[in-house]
Amino acid sequence: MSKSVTRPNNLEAFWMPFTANRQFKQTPRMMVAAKDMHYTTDDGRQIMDGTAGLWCCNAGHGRPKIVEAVQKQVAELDYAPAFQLGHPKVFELASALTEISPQSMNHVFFTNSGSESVETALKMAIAYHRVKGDGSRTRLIGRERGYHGVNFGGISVGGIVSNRKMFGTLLGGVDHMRHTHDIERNAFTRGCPAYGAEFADDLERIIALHDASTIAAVIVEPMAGSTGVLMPPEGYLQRLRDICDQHGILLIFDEVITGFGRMGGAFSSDVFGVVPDMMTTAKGLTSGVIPMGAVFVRDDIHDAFMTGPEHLIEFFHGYTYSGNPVACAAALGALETYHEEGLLTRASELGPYWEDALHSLKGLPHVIDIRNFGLIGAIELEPIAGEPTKRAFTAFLDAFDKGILIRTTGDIIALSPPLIISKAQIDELFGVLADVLKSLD
Ligand code: PXG
Repeated sequence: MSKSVTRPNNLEAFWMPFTANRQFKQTPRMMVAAKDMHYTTDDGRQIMDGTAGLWCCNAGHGRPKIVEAVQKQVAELDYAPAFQLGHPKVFELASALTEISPQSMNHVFFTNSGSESVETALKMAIAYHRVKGDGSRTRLIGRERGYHGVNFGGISVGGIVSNRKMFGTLLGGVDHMRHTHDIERNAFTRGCPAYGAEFADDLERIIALHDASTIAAVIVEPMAGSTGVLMPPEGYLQRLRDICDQHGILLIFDEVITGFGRMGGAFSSDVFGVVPDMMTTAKGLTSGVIPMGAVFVRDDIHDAFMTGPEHLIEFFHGYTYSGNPVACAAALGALETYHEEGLLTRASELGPYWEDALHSLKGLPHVIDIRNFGLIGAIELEPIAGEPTKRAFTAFLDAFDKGILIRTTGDIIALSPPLIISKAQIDELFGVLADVLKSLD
């Protein structure tokens, strides 16, 4: 098939998200095709995808089951109103998802992104307490360095300063626990760090300050991705769970990155054994192919809303595209691919090989920490004095020139390849990355 336009002649009109627009437009990096583990650029180069797009293409690119499902669906039923009407695939998908969700979570609310999943879960948490007659529980607790998307609720509970500081006073009634990064004690840990379970006790401090009776929910990423890949210290998530239980506070795991196989199980509750009350997801749900998110909800939370006259709407929330048929088809195609190829657990099987390859970079110039879990890796670099982020961004550009796609945040390199990566491709990825790191100033 011929590619239509590979290099547009005007790059001005498009204001790019989370991008150094001027730098990009001087030296564009343009992708025109993708298949399995690789992108093709407009100048015909193959780039190995070390990041699954933006942590989302978990099944790899151009996977036949997903492509066919989308093509068929768009021709058959492109759209059906989402309010007061349904279509078969959305029910089929919700049921299929509850097959892989924790046992107590058999209800799914669809959104279009991780950010919308977060807003949905936060609103559900506050509304849940209210329908239970506990309307004073309205506070939301997040964590420093947390990333929960870019909408107002998400940046309010989030803790990434550059995502918050430009946008005014944000939501009221929000507080933050301390983050869990402790490089002095935990540098070069393989898997979850040994130190830091006690950071969960910071929640007790916040509860003592505000009183539990005012707090609706705590939201955390089980593994904090965007901030630069921080694994939960051993015992930390369980301790959060215990404190929430003790005080009647809902625990929300934001699994937008960690869901759908990234950690070595369908969700992080499968690998950490700690079950939240709600889970927010997106990304890997459709393997990144069509925008879609989903909030998983504990049964009794859902049931608490199902009271009152039956002709009345129970929850005044939803999106035009909640459960869009084409998105549902993509998600069903992705699930089929995950199941057929064992991708939901592949990261745990390949994890030790990945871990060894990643940690072989220890000792290279400027590397001050390496972290990993499942098919996730992070390399923290010493920042250039007075020029934070520059060293990692230089690595990103050089890596792209050398044929691998990595992500950087601050001076941290993050890796999260499609779950189909082979051992030979892991070797290649880290071989090129080692060259990149060796040539850094
Ligand atoms: N929650 C979490 C935990 C996320 O990681 C979102 C919510 C928001 O999802 P949407 O679909 O609204 O973007 C995210 C998104 C990166 C990177 O490189 C991470 C995200 C998005 C883009 C880049 O770390 N996470």
